[in-house]
Amino acid sequence: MSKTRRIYSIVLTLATVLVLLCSCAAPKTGADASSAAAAAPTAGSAAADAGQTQTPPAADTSGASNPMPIIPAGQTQTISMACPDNYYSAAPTTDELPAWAWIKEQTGVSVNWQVVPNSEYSTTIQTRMAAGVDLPDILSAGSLDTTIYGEDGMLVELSPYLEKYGENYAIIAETAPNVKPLMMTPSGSIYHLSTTRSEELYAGAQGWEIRYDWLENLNLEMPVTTDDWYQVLKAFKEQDANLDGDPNNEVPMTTMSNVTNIYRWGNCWGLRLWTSDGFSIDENGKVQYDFLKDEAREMTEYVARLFKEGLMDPEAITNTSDDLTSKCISNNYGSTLYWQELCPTWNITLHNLGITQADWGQTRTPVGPNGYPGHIETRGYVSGQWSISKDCQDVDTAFRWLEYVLYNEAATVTRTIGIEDMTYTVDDNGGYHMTEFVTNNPDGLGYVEAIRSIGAWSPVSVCNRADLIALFKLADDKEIARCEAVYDQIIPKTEFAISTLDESDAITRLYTDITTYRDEMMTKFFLGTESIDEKWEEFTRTLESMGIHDVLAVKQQQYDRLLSFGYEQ
Ligand SMILES: [Ca+2]
Repeated sequence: MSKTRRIYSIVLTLATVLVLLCSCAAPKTGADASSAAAAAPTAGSAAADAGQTQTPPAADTSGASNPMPIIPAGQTQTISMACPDNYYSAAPTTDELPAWAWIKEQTGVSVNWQVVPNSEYSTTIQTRMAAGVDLPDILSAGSLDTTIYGEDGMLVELSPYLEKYGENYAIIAETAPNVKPLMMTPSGSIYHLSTTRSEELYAGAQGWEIRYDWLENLNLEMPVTTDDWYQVLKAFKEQDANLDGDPNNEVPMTTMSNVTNIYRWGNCWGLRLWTSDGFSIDENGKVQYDFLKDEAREMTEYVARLFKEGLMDPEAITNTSDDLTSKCISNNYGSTLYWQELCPTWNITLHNLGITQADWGQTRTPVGPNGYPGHIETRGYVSGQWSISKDCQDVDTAFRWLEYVLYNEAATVTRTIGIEDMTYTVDDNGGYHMTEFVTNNPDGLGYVEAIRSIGAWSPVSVCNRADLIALFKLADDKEIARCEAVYDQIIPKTEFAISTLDESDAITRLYTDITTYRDEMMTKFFLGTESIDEKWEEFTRTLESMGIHDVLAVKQQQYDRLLSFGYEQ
């Protein structure tokens, strides 16, 4: 097996594990990957325009280490960049959209965009990396194990460049010191840059959403505890909560996708079962697996009761995204566990259907029966992985462009909310406001689409500044207040340092089967096809015999290494 083939097969294996860990979209099979290879872009790297003299980095006369422009006026230089295309497909990134035209003006650097639809990107970039020729200068490496590629010489080690040019990064690092530890490989190298991520804090968390109008219809208070929730769901089921005259057509709660959305009930018992996938750190700094805890059994019993008594949609675990939408706009579903951002869309649809009082909205995670105040896990401290390939002919320019685009304040504002006076204005206090182009788009685009139609909030922008995103996601004061009401419950995901190859191998070998078994059994417990009383102990013993403690030992190593890199809890 050639070196690149070997890397490719390792990466596919790792990607599979990562996908299972992250509950991301399933990876393409090898056969799909091969056919995508044939369709992959073949454009050359275009590191520097042919025949053009390389421009040395601008002399630092201002004390700034990455002053703009990188390329002086009157000269041109092009870098190539592979990433997913704009999510708003009517405005492809290759059209030189206004937000990117602005970046070009600031940097003096043109971009040869090598884009494919988001759903194809992961396979395409893995295939291109496996082939190892004509690589783009910069690539979105979110689906790649950059340690493997970096140590094999396919990606540039970025630490010296970060040290030399990291002017904007240094500002970010002051308030977000954990970005760097999370970018460091076991040997302390950096093969990708990531940005901070904070959108969950302000732009609508994932958690408990309820029909506020149903509570009002039945003269009920907002439920606070898990016991309150049980009572409210029971009232939704037994009474005519939607006021259509039929007391039997209400389904109290639903959700979608797979059993992991149901695991959010663990948030009421202090369990980190969702983005942390069951891994938590105890007060002694020891990594724990929360599915082994007594509280996990208590949570499972609670949820099984909801299913048994018809308080939870029997299809809650198997619903697709479309199923969830059609249920939540049917006026027969009273609550869900999902993203807040869908609530306004559901409300608009219901209002248009004549249900003018419909009022889906976010509320707090319930307080658990043990008095635990409830939490919401973030999706992670960092966002994105951006790497520079071995084929880049001018790493200084590519790095400086990337450093500016990812970390500079003005660039971040542009990437996220667009162009001043086109999509936003700035008031005397420096506050940003969306223009009518966004709030009342002439072509009838929604807020997010309008922003994306000019190249902002694109896949390259998914480095998340909650204050900016909230501007176009939360337009209504009532919605803002409901989202703010959960801020104090938001807790960080349990983070680990990037794996060594041995650690990856151990996790692949053991944890894939463990999660499959875990999810199958938890589904059976929830749905009542296995008895919790009879089988819970066997369940936890099986997790142990399958090697969960070996996985924990690996996780402990990764966690300890993260701390040694300066990660602050
Ligand atoms: Ca009814």
